[in-house]
Amino acid sequence: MNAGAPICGQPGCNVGSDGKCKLRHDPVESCPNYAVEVEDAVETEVPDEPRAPPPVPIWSSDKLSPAELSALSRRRKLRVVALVGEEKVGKTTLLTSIFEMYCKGPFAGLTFAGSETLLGFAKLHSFALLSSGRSSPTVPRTSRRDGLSFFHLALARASGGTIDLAIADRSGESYADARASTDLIGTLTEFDLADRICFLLDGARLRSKDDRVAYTRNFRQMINALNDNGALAHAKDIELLSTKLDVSRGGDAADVGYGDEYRARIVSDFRAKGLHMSSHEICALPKADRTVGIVGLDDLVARWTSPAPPPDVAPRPIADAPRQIDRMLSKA
Ligand SMILES: Nc1nc2c(ncn2[C@@H]2O[C@H](COP(=O)(O)OP(=O)(O)O)[C@@H](O)[C@H]2O)c(=O)[nH]1
Ligand SMILES: [Mg+2]
Repeated sequence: MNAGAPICGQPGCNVGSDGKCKLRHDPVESCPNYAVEVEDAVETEVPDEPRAPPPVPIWSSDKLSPAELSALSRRRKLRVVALVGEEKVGKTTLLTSIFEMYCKGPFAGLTFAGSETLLGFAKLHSFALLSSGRSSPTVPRTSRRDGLSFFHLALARASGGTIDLAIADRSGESYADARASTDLIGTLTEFDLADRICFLLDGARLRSKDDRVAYTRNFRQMINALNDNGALAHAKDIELLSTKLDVSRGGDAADVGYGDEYRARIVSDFRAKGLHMSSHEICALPKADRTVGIVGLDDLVARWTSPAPPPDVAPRPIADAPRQIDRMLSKA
């Protein structure tokens, strides 16, 4: 009902406000003019304002939060890769370089087929461009406050089929905190999601004689802490990715030998503990020596996108099996 409409048709009657009929009818309802206008008012429909359509949610295309990744994983079959390493090891540069390769064309036998995080990639990439005004390519700093986020890359094979990669990015400080305080390991949810975990080892720090002993001890401690607390149990593959090859291979033979020996020891020690670990060297941004070029990224993408091996359906041997056929299988 229109609140301002008179409830009496008699001009000058204030029955609506003072309750008294101007023609002195008592009760007021007995007045023939009473409520006439009210009914008219009800019948008079005030046309609605044209309603604005409800807002349409649009995909921001920035980095994905874990909840957004979970929503995407219900639409696409994702392969999740976690990049783990302390600050400044080169995690963000690696991501930017991979994206940059696909900006130029097909790479590692695959073609760019889309991304749900184009804006996120573009933000990283803008820092590396000449138009950014920076004297050398760089990337924005990942802060502890950013928490966990993911970049998405859909890559198409020439033979058909698309592979969806989701690459986890988190600040290096959070991994350093978790090494120091293992209670925090449970909060690093990327380890529950990742099929592949890449531990990034700073090749430049392996060259520094003052720094490398403490650095390599902390690096091993981080993998140990994660392994001992079950964080590496879910991943099928673990990579030791030594970054900044342009720096690490540029030193004298003793420094290069130190790095080679350290990587070999880490791989053999953790394989002995049951981890499926391999070691690789990369150069994502040859700042120190441009003649080195980009190294190892094509193999890295090929590993990350390699077809999953068929599931192992061979029967498991049974110890002390009562049936002869099962005993024969266990011998095999
Ligand atoms: N010389 C050289 N520098 C690199 C390479 N990759 C990264 N960097 C530099 O290492 C620094 C830290 O890299 P960033 O990606 O921000 O590390 P994050 O903190 O692990 O994300 C930056 O100044 C990069 O330019 C590389 O392959 N060679
Ligand atoms: Mg970073």
